Parts: sequence; structure tokens; C-alpha cells
Amino acid sequence: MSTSSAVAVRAPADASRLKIVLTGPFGVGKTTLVGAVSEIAPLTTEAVMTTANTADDTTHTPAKTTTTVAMDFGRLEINGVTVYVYGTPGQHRFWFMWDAIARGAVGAVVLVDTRRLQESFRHLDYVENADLPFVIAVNQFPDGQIHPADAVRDALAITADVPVVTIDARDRDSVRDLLIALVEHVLTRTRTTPAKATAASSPPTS
Ligand SMILES: Nc1nc2c(ncn2[C@@H]2O[C@H](COP(=O)(O)OP(=O)(O)OP(=O)(O)O)[C@@H](O)[C@H]2O)c(=O)[nH]1
Ligand SMILES: [Mg+2]
Repeated sequence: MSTSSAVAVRAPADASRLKIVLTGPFGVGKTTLVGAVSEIAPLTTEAVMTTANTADDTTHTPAKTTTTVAMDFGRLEINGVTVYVYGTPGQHRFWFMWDAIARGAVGAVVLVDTRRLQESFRHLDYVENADLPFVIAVNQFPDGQIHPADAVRDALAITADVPVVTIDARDRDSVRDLLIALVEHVLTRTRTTPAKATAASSPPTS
């Protein structure tokens, strides 16, 4: 693991403006989520997928024709706090961008699909290594089984203090509730835990 590209993690200097990062496996619904909740026209960097990419499993996203090649960006207001949401690209070949996208973030959403939880471990490792407070968002797809939050927590081997929220990434209110949970988690954790000055973390290279 490289330590050259550290992600700066600090308690928010200005709690009225928070940058958060949204990460999760390929096709889990990150771009959909940002588009649902952003109060500005979201910045998206979608490109048509080619069949040349075999590193990412498209089994669960048969209708998906594009993928994020740089990042998603959206903005919204929550109780007087301006929240800037930066989404990471899901395909393996773009993971090198994660540090650049996450720099300065004070919290993270790890978006998961219960049909393929095992694909989320790299993302969990990333936010944990970066010492980012995070919440797990289960994007509930119609053919996915519904699991209680504790079962998801157990399956992902995360501690009881990490919120697990079930959402519909297409639904604005659902995503707003998720981001409210994250903002509360960030503010609680930064009040109770001395923040590290910096934390080094790099996305896996494979
Ligand atoms: N049924 C259902 N479909 C969804 C939901 N969220 C996303 N989708 C669909 O799932 C597919 C993946 O959505 P994206 O938002 O592109 O996923 P992504 O995580 O941004 O994908 P990458 O950037 O390529 O990693 C799209 O076809 C969406 O329409 C959801 O909550 N329910
Ligand atoms: Mg995307």
C-alpha cells in the first residue's frame, strides 16, 4: 500500500460545509443516488461501457449501458449545512482516482448491494484506512433479499456504531435521510474522537 497520497482527514473546520465521499462497487447505484438528491444539476462523467472490460461483473446490472469514468458530484442543503457529495468511479480500472476524489472529505457512504456484499470489502477497507466516519447504505434492488441491519453489519464485519441504512437510490427522500444519518454520525464522531491529522490510504491496485 502506498503512503504517498495521503487523504487528509480532519474534523470539519467549517461545519456548515461538508464534503462527503460516496463509494461502492461497480453498478451499485452511486450515480443514481447523486442524481436523485442533488439540488444542482449533478456533474456526471458517464461513458458508454464496452465489452472489452471483463474485470467488473455486470450480472446484476443487465440494463446498464454507461459507467462513471471520473466522478459524480452533487450538492444539497441539510438543516443549514451544505453537503457536497463526491462519488467514486466503480470500475476497477479507475480506482486510482479514489485518493484525489476523497481528499478533504469528512465522511463517507459505502453503498452496497446485498446480492454481492463481498464486492464491498475493498471499499470498506479504504474508508476505514482513511479513518473516515462512514455509514453503510444498502441499495435495495427488487430481486435482492431484505436483510436486517444487524445481519448486514455481521456479514460486513463492521462494528455496532456504524449506521446501516436501507435506501432506494432513486428516491430523493430516502437518500436525504441517509445523508442526514451520515452528517449526524460525522458530527458525533468528530465531537467524541480526536481526529487524526492525516491518514494514509490508497485504493487497491487490483
Ligand atoms: N431497481 C433499482 N435499480 C437501480 C437502483 N439504483 C440504481 N439502479 C439501476 O442500477 C444501475 C446502476 O446504476 P448506476 O447509478 O449507474 O451505478 P454506479 O454505482 O454509478 O455505477 P458505476 O459508476 O459504473 O460504478 C442503473 O441501471 C440504475 O438504473 C435502485 O435503487 N433500484
Ligand atoms: Mg456511476
